[in-house]
Amino acid sequence: MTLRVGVIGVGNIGTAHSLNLARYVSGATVAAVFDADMDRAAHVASEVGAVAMASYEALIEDPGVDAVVVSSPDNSHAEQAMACIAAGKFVLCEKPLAPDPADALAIMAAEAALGRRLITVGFMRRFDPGYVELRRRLRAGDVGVPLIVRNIHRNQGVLPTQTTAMSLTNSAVHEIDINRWLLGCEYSSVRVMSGLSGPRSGRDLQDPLLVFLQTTSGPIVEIELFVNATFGYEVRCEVVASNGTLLMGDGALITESQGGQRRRPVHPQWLGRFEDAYRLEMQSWVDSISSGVPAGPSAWDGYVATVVAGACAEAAENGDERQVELTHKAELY
Ligand code: ISE
Repeated sequence: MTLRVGVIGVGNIGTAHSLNLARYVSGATVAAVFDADMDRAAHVASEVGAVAMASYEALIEDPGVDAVVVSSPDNSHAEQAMACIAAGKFVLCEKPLAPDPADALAIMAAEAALGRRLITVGFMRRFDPGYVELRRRLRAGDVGVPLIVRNIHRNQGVLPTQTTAMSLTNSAVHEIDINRWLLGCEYSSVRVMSGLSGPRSGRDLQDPLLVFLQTTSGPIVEIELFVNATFGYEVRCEVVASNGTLLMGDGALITESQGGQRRRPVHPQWLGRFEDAYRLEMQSWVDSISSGVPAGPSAWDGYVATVVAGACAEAAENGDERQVELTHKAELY
């Protein structure tokens, strides 16, 4: 059976999801799209052979839509995910599940009341071949016990309206999720340091930031977050372990050394760097729905990432250490 998917929000990522579903993912079609910009919705709909809907509510209620991708602006995720749960439809919700932990709690409560999981959170790095290999090597144990994980997350640039809290809930949230997935643990406390900000930082943006996460099982996670790095997009992850280190580079396949110089290309943007991860994530989600239990990060994972990002935002503002306090983890997860 072909899964008929509705996509809410067709900006950069929603358009990429729609094209992936239409061109690369088997077992699914894009049946409907919605965007607050109706011209954009009409354009994407015509590209993928879908219908442009007049509202997100109409898309969710439509009997011709079996499952929904939520890729609208971050502040709309929770409301739209809740509407999908009310309609009993599976959702692939972009990160963050909700910028506010209270909304993430409400989503988990709605799933608990229903007695089953409908939400998958779009932490697509869990499908990136580099991170998958890093996790496999860590599990194999050949470098010993992880002690420190150093992460680099640099964006070419962001809008002038970006705030420090947005950098944490929208960008650092990826490292918050992927490191607990790599290490198989939770976080207990967080600290954030900032010094000089680059010239492109607006009044409410401290950039770059250094984030330190203490884990419950011991290793320290460090994240350098630089959202106005200008030269391109770069994500790296290095695990320092008791018997060696493992470094996941920025995804470039070839590093050229010539004429006394070493070079490799830098991706300009995140969509290109994580192209494979987005496709693999979507295929895994589509494949899993027929089983009734959606694959990938759950609402619990989305909730944890939101709580930790919120603690980081408070630590950045107050310059102190913040404890991570999580609610009880329900059976469902
Ligand atoms: C963006 O929203 C993403 O999800 C990218 O993966 C991330 O690296 C970037 O920092 C975010 O702004």
